[in-house]
Amino acid sequence: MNAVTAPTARSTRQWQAADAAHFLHPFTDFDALAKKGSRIITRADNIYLWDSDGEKILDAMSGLWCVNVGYGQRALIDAATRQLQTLPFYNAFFQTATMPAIELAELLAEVSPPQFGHVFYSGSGSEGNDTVVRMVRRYWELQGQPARQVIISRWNAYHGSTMAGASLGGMRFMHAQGGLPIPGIVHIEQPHYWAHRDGAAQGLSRDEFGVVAARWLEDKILEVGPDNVAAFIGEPVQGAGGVIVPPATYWPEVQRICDKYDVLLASDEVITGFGRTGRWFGCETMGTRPDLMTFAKGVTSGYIPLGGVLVGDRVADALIRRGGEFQHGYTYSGHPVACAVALANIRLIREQQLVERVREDLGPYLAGRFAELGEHPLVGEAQTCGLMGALQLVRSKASGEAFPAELEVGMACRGHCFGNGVIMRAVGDRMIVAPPLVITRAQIDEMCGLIRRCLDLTLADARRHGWLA
Ligand code: PXG
Repeated sequence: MNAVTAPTARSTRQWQAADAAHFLHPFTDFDALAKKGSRIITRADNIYLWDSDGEKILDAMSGLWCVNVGYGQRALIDAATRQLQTLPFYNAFFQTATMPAIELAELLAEVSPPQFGHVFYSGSGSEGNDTVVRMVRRYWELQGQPARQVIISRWNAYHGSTMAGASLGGMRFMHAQGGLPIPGIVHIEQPHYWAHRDGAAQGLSRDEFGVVAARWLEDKILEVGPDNVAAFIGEPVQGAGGVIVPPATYWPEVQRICDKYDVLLASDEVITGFGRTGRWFGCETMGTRPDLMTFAKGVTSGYIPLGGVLVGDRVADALIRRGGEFQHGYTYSGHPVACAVALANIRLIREQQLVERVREDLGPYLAGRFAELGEHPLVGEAQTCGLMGALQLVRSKASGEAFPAELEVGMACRGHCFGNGVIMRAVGDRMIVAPPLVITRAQIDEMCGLIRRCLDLTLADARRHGWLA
């Protein structure tokens, strides 16, 4: 690997000044960032990034949960180049199609669970979830039950940042800006054993709590009225919410409840799709049979934007046989270059048997290494699922007491990660990883070594400032 920074025409300071002057970043306090200056990432290879100062960084977040095959994969680059040269764009409206979009639809049907024979393409995960809202409501209109409009989701879920995506999501700080959620979307509590330890989970085993949490869905269906409920949507493992791995009993009970009340199940697989949990899709790890699956991110390993919804036979049959024209679509639905990259990406995942590697080797290995990190005095809970992992930082290991939020201990830890060559996400005081699926055991050791160093530095901060209980 060659650690040379790409030649740049300007100094880091100059790039930061231009950035601050013109670029409004997503989910960012603009003023605070302008004062501090962005870190400018210049190149990447395998699981490593380099910044404009030439620093090497281990990317334990796969970009933003998406670079499943790692950086620098020739097959994806060549597929994009070839398609750009042959046909850089054509749409799929007005009775036309392009070959990569058709081939990808075929391949997605092949790698997904058997009920999925069709796909509707979007440009991102957020748009995919907008499509879910449009599609489930259309489905119930076609069934002659137009009152079934309400979609049930969960607090602390993340389903994107468009009006519908942010409404489906359960981030209260997002709802607080701009009058969300939109009508017809309601939320139940998340199946987060640790967060409910002093409440609903008190005195229960994880599995007992899983059933209790699933029954919150039944309570909500009965409150709204089963005849008004269109669908339930959830991430198999909540990602942006902090890698919340639900108890094994949760999803089977959710499936039973959806079946009982004839409520459609939408699995948001934007993070959990394409091998992340050790199966092609998270629903297979969790044991559900969804009617719809949103995907994005890992479908192209993030090399180019693409998203969509895999549509199960039940919904597809209604749309195709009785639907007439579905008044919905995006300019980039089935973008040929994005689809060509996705084809190369999925073929590579297959050839390198990355899904099997996560399930049989890397997932269990990460679980072992995270269990060791779980012994650290600052860590109250360590959880993994496939190649997703979370470490909950706590004020008291003995009692599990959390730090007061205003101390921002997670942010302090994230700062140490940035300074020590590893990128982790902090969700409150939960430190999370989701490394590329091409990571090796030796690189998992390297990652966990860096994480341990950052935990030690954060512990030293906590001692110095008197934050510990
Ligand atoms: N669903 C899920 C489950 C996601 O994780 C989306 C939908 C939206 O996808 P797009 O492509 O529209 O961004 C996501 C995206 C974070 C973070 O901080 C996570 C996401 C996006 C941005 C930040 O962990 N997930």
